[in-house]
Amino acid sequence: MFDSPFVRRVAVSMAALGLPFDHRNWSTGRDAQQIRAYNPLGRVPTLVLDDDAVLFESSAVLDHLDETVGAQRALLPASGAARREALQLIALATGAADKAVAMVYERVYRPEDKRHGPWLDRCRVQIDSALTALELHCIARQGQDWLLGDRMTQADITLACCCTFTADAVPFDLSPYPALAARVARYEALPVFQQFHVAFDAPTT
Ligand SMILES: N[C@@H](CCC(=O)N[C@@H](CS)C(=O)NCC(=O)O)C(=O)O
Repeated sequence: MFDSPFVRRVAVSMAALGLPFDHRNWSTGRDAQQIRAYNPLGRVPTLVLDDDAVLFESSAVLDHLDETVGAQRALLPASGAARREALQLIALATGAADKAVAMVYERVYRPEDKRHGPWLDRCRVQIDSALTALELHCIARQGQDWLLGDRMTQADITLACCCTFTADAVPFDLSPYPALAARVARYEALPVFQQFHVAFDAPTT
């Protein structure tokens, strides 16, 4: 479902690269068995290729997409400092989203009396710390359209998908990170992001 930041970053990337795909709106809760028929982990995103090969783990899927379109159009810079920096920004954003997912699962899959406050606090601190690091990068890039260089890269796509998810699903207030929040809002207004934005589909309390 597009309310997953990992599914969404793949969908936005495919649209940005002009790669059409069919989408099954399967929930990892309700439709876990159907997903496991393709991915033993029962996780999303899971991409089935035209030759029936199956790819899962969003970074592996994105790597395949980049290889498909070739080095000139690939969303991850090919080498050097730009690639290292992109991967670190992506790690911060996906790391924050991982912690947001953990917080959501604490709420969705555990009875209220079994939720562990110190674990939730730890996740919050980790999200705050990752977003603070991303905020510093956004401040350094103020006035520049994109996080790296002069075109949209995977760092931009992943930043928007992960921050929007974290804000909606935890929910987590982005206003203490104004440069980050402004950049995410600007990206989210673009049609390629709007196309795959759906309201978060799980309880938020
Ligand atoms: N590292 C994985 C994370 C994917 C992930 O956490 N997906 C969640 C949905 S947001 C999922 O499938 N959860 C079901 C589960 O882990 O049981 C990736 O990048 O693909």
